[in-house]
Amino acid sequence: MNTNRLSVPMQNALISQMTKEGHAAQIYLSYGIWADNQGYGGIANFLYRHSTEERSHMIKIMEYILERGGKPVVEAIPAPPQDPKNITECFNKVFQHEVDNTNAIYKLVNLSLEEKDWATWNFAQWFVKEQLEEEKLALDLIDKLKIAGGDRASDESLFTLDKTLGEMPDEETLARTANTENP
Ligand code: OFO
Repeated sequence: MNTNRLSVPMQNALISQMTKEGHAAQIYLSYGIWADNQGYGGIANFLYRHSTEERSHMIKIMEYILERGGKPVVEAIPAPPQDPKNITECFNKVFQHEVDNTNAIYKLVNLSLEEKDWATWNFAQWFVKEQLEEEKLALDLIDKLKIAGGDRASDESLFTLDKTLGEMPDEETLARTANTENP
């Protein structure tokens, strides 16, 4: 008896989204390392925490596939893009990656609608809301940097921005709090 409640195309689309979230985690990790190397410890901390958040999105989808009787697959994750040239480019790229991921989520929603798979449609709504928040967060980063002076920001305003981002609350604390119950 087939107990998989996901169609083959839907399961494949969810697996692709797992990979996309894993890719986003690698991108944030790699940008975090870049920021750390530039001396921006606060921005790096923010990006590292966000990387953990993206990984938790991957796990969320993995758990959903299992819950529906499906079989998640851990695929190869593409390498992150090249390091940004400066903080402006870093934040602009963060925004672009988020918009790109939003579009991938919308494709998932469209497929669930086409298939009348209301369970997956409902599941995907969490991600629609999450992407709304993440795009807003990325836009906030761009705005904060603009206020600090953009590419011509003084060392002092960059120091303040770095400190602010390092202390900014978000959904993830630190990677070391992750365990099997809370991956
Ligand atoms: Fe997974 O939330 Fe951003 O991309």
